[in-house]
Amino acid sequence: MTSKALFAHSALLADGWHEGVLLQWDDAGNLTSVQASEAPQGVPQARFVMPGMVNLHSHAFQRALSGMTEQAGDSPDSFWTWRDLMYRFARRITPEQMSAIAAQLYSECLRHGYTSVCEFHYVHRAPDGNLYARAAETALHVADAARYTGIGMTMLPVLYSYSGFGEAPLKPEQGRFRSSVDDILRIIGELDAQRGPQLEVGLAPHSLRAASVQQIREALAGLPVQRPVHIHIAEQQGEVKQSLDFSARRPVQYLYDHVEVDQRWCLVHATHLSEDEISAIARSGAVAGLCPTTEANLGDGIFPLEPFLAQGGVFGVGSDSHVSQSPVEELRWLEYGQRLSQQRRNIAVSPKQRKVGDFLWQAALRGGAQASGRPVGELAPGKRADLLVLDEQHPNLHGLAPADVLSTLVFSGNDNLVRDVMVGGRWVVRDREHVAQPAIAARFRQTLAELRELRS
Ligand code: NGQ
Ligand code: ZN
Repeated sequence: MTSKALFAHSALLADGWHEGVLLQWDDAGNLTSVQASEAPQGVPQARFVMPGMVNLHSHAFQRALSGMTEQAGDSPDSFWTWRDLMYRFARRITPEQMSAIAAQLYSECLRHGYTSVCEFHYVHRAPDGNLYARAAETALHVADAARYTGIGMTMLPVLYSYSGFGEAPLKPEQGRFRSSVDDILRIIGELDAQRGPQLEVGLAPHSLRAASVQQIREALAGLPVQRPVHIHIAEQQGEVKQSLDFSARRPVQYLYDHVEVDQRWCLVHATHLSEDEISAIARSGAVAGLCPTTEANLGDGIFPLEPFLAQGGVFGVGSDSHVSQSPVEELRWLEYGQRLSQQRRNIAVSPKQRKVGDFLWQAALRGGAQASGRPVGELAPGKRADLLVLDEQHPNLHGLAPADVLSTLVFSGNDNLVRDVMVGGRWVVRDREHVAQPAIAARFRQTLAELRELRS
């Protein structure tokens, strides 16, 4: 019997929990066989095994800012005042510091059950405003951190040319983000040399504020086919108003009027939608990239989940600014936001799946995998061997039937129930610790000390 095998007493497959499943994978980290089985001799066993979650939206450097912006200023605080603080933070950070912060973040994401991340990366230039000798310098450093921690990555270099609708010139504090279509295609080309099972490379027009539709079309024309495309959209009422003033269209409507949006696309946030826009997104098959903890933290608003799901809409979750590094918290907040605003219970369900935890985890897996453009999100042959083993010794899981596991995971308490994590056939978290935890933590501490010195 091969050593690249794990026997799960209960495994979460695409159609639900199965008892007695033997998982096997190859040297490249792809699952080769997932089948019903007795426990074979000499093969490691685990009680509860499930696919790792995709984190479909991350700005890794913002991890170092989480918890540091929760103090009221002299004027009313908003998304836009938070953004000023974030810009200040992004001014001096070096590629090495970005990598150290990203490694810490990704190790935390892995420990909490994310096995893939889509990195929406926009700090491209040096502090003096020039491109580095390698245009992809900062992106390559962040991709290094992903490889080092083991997390699977979709790197999305961000096209960022303007400060507002109508090609408004960038502000000085946005100088490190400045990128033309040519710059972005060059960055993508440099990253493509490292493309493989662990790294996919896509494209992210930052928003309709920062990229014109003309540019988006040009960038898409230069992008190799079938790559993921992500964009921030309709996150704040202020953005909807700016879009209406500029184009007499709401942001989503404006995008769909000018660009062909299909299943490759992930519309990040898409919080403020008309009924027509909800239908348009659902019909197009694009993924709604929901980031409930950041959307709550920044005071964005609440996504219209129920009508979106009723029309077959696809969604996934992301940690965005990293006020949380746990998929459990994103999914829980997604449902709680709906309950609080609707004053009802058990909203994220379907006619076939009445259990909220199961519906949320499985739906977010499907949408996250789609947005990542990588073969993940399911324990099935041909997919990556990315899986979580839950802590069967935790009181929450004692003697629990598999049918109750996901509801317990998503809705009961704050202990992390993830014990071991495998990505691409490699154990990267063992007994709740990342295998390189001490080195990652030491480098992160050092980086925070450097950044604090800069601030004082
Ligand atoms: C970002 N963050 O790019 O980091 C944005 C803020 C903007 C979120 N949208 C900047 N959560 O949208 O202009
Ligand atoms: Zn974002």
